Amino acid sequence: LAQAKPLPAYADWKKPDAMIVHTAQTLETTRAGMGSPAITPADILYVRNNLPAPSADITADPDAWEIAFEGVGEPGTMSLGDLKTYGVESIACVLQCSGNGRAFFDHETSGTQWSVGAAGNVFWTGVPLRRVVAAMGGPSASARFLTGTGGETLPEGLDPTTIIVERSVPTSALDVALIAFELNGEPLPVAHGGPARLVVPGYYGVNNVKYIKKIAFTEEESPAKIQQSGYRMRPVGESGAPGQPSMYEMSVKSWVTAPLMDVSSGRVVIQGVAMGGVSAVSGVDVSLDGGGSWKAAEFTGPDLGAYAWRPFELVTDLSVGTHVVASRATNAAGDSQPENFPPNHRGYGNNGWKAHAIELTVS
Ligand code: MSS
Repeated sequence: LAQAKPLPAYADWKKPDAMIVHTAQTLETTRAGMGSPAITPADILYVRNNLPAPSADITADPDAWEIAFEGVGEPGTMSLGDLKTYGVESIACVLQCSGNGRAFFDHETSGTQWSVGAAGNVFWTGVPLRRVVAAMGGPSASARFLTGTGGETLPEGLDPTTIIVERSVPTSALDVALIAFELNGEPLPVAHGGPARLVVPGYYGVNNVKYIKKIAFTEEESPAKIQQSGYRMRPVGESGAPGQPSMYEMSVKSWVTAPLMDVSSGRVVIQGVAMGGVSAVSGVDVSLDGGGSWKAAEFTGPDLGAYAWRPFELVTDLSVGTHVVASRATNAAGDSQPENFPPNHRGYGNNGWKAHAIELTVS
């Protein structure tokens, strides 16, 4: 039996039983360990670092952390302590990697083979970016993008644009973006971007730049590889390039998290989580016969806003045999999960209900 990899030091406070250590930079929550909580505890939240995580020292004095602002009326640098004087808000939202569900595609894909566990629903507390930017005279008139730069120290001798984590999102994200410094009410740990990270509710994980050290309003997208050719939706076999859709807004999605193991016949409670993407999740249907017929499930957790997920449940009776259990969510915009999400080169954005179904053996 292969020995499970140990948790990396910067994330050694995670619950080992609930985590799959793909690499030191990619930790996934197991489907069983995830369960269907309204809020995902930090100690089971997935981790994705494109670069090695910085040393935990950077979180020693959070209020002293400095963020530079460019492309605004009055550019300048502010400490997190100063930023907090503009006011603080909290929001619950799904954090999900662009590649979550990659393992379920039939075609071969490079990159971490995430199943459902590169996602969580968490509470962020932070400074609304719009307030800070308004105080600085607003974004420059020509700005089309809000560009966030990660604070990792880059190895010397390499062209920084090839490795730096710098992401541009449309300036419309300013309405909802937060400079977050707390995760579920605790100071943001380095594993999740402490002392401060950009949070863009409704947008895929990659846009939520950790160790945020610069926020710029720019006319063009960042020249960084992670922006120009990385995280682009494209057909299998095609290289990434600007012009292809960037992994921005998340889509409607759900998955069953219990039961996953063999159960006895009779009453069974099917549970899972459902998210709406950028429009609130409005309903979930569950199928016990692989999509032949569907029954409406019930939300069992609170409505924490449009960007949050909701736990759902269907109480049913199952007979002896094998049952293919699927869930299919719908959002307020009227979008539902497709049966299959189209194959794409990097295996991004999978929300197909069929691939996320589970097989339950009832005896
Ligand atoms: N940031 C930075 N700075 N760095 C890195 O690496 N990554 C990304 C984000 N941000 C990074 C950042 C990704 S890619 C993701 S998912 C996220 O983050 C995650 O988070 P967490 O906290 O979980 O770790 Mo895919 O789309």
